[in-house]
Amino acid sequence: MNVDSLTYAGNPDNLSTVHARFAGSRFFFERGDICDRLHIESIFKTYEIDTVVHFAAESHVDRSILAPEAFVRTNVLGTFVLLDVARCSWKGRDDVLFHHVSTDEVFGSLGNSGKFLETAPYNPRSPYSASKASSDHLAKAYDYTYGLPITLSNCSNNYGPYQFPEKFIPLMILNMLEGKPLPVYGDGKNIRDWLYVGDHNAAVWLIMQKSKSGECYNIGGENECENISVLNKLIEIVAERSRKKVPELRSLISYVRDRPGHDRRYAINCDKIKNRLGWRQSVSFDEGLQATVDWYLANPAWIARVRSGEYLKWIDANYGARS
Ligand code: TDX
Repeated sequence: MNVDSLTYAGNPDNLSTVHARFAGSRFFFERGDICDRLHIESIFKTYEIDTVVHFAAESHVDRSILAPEAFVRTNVLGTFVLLDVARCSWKGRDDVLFHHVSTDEVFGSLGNSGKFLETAPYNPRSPYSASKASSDHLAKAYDYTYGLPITLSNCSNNYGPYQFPEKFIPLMILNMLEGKPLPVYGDGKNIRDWLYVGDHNAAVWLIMQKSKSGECYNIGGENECENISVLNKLIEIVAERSRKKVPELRSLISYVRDRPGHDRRYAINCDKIKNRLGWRQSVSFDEGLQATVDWYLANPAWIARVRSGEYLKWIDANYGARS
């Protein structure tokens, strides 16, 4: 049962193969807002929900700086509604699970060394990470206070196919293909740890199947890289796979004003999920980047619909305009 409010980054095209194979038998979709308690209650009842995997969030840091309210609404209030409907529907059952998906950004920014453990103190620094930190605290509080069976994961930067082109990697790939400037914030030396989306999903699935409730896990790619180095790798791959030349692509790099409060470095220690649950990353950073560039090159129709905003009109026509 997939509930999605289909805002600007939600795109039914991303699920068309699942839809074609399983709709009505093993897959159901409803457009719904997690802040809409009555709707969420009716979904719990109709589909006899016993497991929630809560991926729903406003997730883009730059947007949270420009317009924080939606982040507090969806990430804080929406998480509260989901948790509370689960609590009221499940009434103390222990054969149920609420998995909350979160981010390494709740732990703040690192200097040149060290990595965050699951026990690191929370120190969120953007409206986005503050809203995710609040949602983590709510999930933990529902476990401590009401005994709601929860698990929680904090992941590093995801990348891979289908990612909305506001995030660094798809934005850079698409801008290269379109010959547009490649905006690098500040000195380009901020460091992120890149996690392939398939590896993230496999980790969440493993937690849901194997973990005791009440546990938190870090999920990381162990691919720390400066933004400018990621961009240079992408330039090499795009040049290799298209008619564009490396110097031509490099000339598009444009250093721009830094993001306010730009966290310098994120890195997480993910030994716990490796040691306790046997999870491992399955693709190297180079393989993952190549697969990602290949996916965008192979899907011009997806890109055109996303870039034109055409899919948003289609969503409203098929699922009704948002209230
Ligand atoms: O145009 C850009 N230029 C640039 O230099 C963009 C969009 C980003 N950047 C930099 C900022 C970051 O240092 O690249 C890095 C990655 O930026 P984002 O893709 O915006 O990701 P980040 O801010 O690190 O947050 C992401 O990872 C953690 C996700 O957006 C979050 O949802 C997730 O929790």
